[in-house]
Amino acid sequence: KSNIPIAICTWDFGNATAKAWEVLNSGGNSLDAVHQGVMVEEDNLDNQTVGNGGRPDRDGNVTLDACIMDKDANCGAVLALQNIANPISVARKVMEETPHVMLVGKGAEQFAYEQGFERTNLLTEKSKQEWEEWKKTSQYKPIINIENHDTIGMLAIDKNGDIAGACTTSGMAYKMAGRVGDSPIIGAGLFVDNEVGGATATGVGEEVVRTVGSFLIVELMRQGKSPQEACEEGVKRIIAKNKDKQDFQIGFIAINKNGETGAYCIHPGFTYRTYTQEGHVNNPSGSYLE
Ligand code: SD4
Repeated sequence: KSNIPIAICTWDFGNATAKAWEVLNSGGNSLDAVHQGVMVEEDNLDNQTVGNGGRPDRDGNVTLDACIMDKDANCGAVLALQNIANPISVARKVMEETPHVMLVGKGAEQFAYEQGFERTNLLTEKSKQEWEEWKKTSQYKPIINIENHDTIGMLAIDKNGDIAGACTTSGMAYKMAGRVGDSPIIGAGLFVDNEVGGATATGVGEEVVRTVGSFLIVELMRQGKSPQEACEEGVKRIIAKNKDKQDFQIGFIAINKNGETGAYCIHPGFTYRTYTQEGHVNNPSGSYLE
């Protein structure tokens, strides 16, 4: 079990995994590690796909999606949440303080205020200007690895061997108002089963939802596949449903109970971060279309 504790996340977010590691290394649990880890990117104004500073929908509203899941299969999610800078913290409150799993839109925002969160304007000048530029053509055609890069999904195992996960995003840039992707959907954007492992996704959420990607990967690991094999099968399932169309990106990462990791994507360009006792590494992911 030399790989434990461990934190991994989608894309190259060294500060986020370092934060998660700080929590794990000081004896903290995996739930706090993933929560605090992904918050680093929610607060990062330069990350235009997560939290504060995220790109807006086509009407200019920044709407955030996030979910969190713990070792006991407790989970919480917020969907299309506006004006709140840390949706993952609201998702955790949904998990811990309500009888529900998901709160959406105005209801989620109202709940956040009741829990003491502050109203924040999430649309930065940079994201606003880019949106105004986008409106000149209004072409909704996400660019692979660029426009919708940088959703953070994180998985961690603490010193007790317990697994937790979190996922947070502002979703696809210039989406329709009310659109929700995979990221806040338990089973699609994130899934954890403390007996088996965890998985999380990034990329075009519609494709992850219709294959229930993260749940699929965890179930494949339950049946004996390694995290790497399970991620590859998850991507192949999506490819099989899109034989004529592969001009979109999906990336999965997974971890099993022993702290072994895997990742796979459709197009080259996806990487994931690992943080263990050995230090931190940005790992290139293999891809289907290499
Ligand atoms: C979504 N999966 O809303 C997210 C987008 C994403 O990096 O992963 N961006 O569909």
